[in-house]
Amino acid sequence: MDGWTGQFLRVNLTSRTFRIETFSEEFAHTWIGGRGFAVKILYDELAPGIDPLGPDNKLVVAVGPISGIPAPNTGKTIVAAKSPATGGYGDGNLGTRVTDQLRKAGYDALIVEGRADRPTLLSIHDDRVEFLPADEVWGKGTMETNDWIYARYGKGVGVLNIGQAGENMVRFAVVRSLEGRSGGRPGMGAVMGSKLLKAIVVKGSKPIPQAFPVAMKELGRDDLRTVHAMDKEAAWSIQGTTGVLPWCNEVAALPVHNFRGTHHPDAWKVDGERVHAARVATYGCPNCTMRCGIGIPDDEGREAEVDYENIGLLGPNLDLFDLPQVAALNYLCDDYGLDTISAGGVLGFYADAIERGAVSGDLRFGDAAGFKKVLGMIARREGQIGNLLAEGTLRAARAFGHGSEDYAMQVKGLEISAYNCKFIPGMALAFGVSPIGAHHKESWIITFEVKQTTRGSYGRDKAQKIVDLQRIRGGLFESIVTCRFPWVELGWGVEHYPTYFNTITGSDWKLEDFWPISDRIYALMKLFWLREYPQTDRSADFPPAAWFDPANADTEGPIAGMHLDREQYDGMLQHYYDIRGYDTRGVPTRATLESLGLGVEAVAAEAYVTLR
Ligand code: PTT
Ligand code: SF4
Repeated sequence: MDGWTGQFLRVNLTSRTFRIETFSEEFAHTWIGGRGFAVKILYDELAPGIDPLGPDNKLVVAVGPISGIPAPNTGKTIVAAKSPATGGYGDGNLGTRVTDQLRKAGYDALIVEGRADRPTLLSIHDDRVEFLPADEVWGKGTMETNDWIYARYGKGVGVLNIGQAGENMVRFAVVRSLEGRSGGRPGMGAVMGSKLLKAIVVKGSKPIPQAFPVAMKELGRDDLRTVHAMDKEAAWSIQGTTGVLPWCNEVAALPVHNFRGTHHPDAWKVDGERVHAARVATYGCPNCTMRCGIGIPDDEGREAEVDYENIGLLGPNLDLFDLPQVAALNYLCDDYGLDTISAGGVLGFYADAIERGAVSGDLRFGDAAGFKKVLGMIARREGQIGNLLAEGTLRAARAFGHGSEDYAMQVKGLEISAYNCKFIPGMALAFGVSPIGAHHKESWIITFEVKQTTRGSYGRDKAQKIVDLQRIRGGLFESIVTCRFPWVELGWGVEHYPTYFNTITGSDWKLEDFWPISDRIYALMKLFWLREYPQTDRSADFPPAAWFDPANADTEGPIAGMHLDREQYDGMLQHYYDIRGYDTRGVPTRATLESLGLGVEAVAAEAYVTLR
């Protein structure tokens, strides 16, 4: 089957067995790959209500038809499972050599089941699968684990691994790869840890099946050169994602002091210019000429890979404006294998809860040493507070009480990325309706919203834009599985991707042929959620109360006195449901599901929600 290997590798850690399974061309054309494969597999195979941290959960590592081919920025892989953070479907997208190695080994997805009886390294070399002891690195951080793996396998293999946070099942532990990348914000690292799976090493030696390999090679080579030239011209990767910080500060969208503030006079101290000036290393995912990862020294001289999200949440959100101190928290997150966004959200929430008297403690905003200490306690689940904060802001807020849930900055149990939406209704809705919790990856409407429309409006146009962006970002890019940055940051046309797809698979698809597939993927992620939370109502699609609270409005600056309006937000949410073909509770209608080819799922769904 051109474009797909046509095979999944299914591994069971309990029985230490594996088998190779095939899938049909129809399956491939229905779900494409990556997130599409992952959500279909997890929806079909996981019984509702299973413990995400128990042996019944499954970890899916999936690539797509574009992954790993010689075209711009294709070194990405999806890691997915039932999320320990949200209880719904969860996934992340990370740059790793696993991408091309998994395809060369002959698989489009790896499905990991069960639970090992001791710390394990899963080694996959083509058709050879080994369950090797990893006791030596159990309890170690991801940096030391990386070195240990390199020493045994060399640098040509693909690697996924976890640190202490994953081992200790911190609900926002990520999976790390050797290229300094991290993925799986909704706790994919914790799922690995729950299975005692310390690392996965993949090596392959077969060709990636392609319909027109020569044409693809020429096309990919030319396009890599063009994207490289565009990047040089735009100078985007000089600051990479950190370049967005001054803009967020200027338009009052920066998280400051647990999202209480939206801008700060000292923000320039941690902006992209300062980051670039401090640069000691550059990182990139495989097959990428944009290389957006920037390494800077932390306050102990260790090298930390920073991004805008990492700095926003671990810097201004904690009232920290000293770059090496912020880098130190970033380094620790990487080494423990904690998601930087959720870690910054949890630390900010804890300091805020102390400040407001909801809980006693001595952590203060601006206290870099205190934040480092608490981060370690979280990764080790040390003491009552480390153990509680390891559960994430929502669960911690429920334990603290005293109304603290109102300023727990999360949606569906996942902490909000570094965009403060006190007065950015569309981006607030994008967080609200993201099926994996408050991640900006699904729809980054903020620039469109602030630059091009009336910022404070709640119109149907914004709901439509969110759906359009979800189709491209969360549907197209996450199923063909390639980095979206050439398109987002350089304006590399999205129409290039069907061309790659057709050249690889021998199909004749147009861009619009991908939209029903994107919609099908979103509908199934929604059904996964509804199956877990059948009593759900619209409230699960609302951002935290703090953004609606007049008392929380800025007292000065560009959005002084402004806040979100609950009724108007609700109206915009209804527009979103209408466009998606969901009913007033946010449940996809039977007609919608049937039109997406989900008739079987629609019938099954009737057992837990009433479809109209
Ligand atoms: C992503 C999330 C992001 S999104 C960032 S910074 W970003 C944080 N990075 C972390 C980190 O670093 N260390 C750490 N311990 N935790 C971290 N958590 C946070 O994780 C990522 C890039 C970035 S950098 C972004 S936006 C784009 N994301 C893409 C995406 O989602 N899909 C896609 N097709 N292409 C993308 N391209 C860009 O990739 P999650 P990465 Mg990560 C140190 O996975 O779970 O989605 O969380 O993947 O390889 O590191 O590249 O301003
Ligand atoms: Fe990785 Fe950045 Fe390149 Fe995307 S642009 S593939 S995130 S290095």
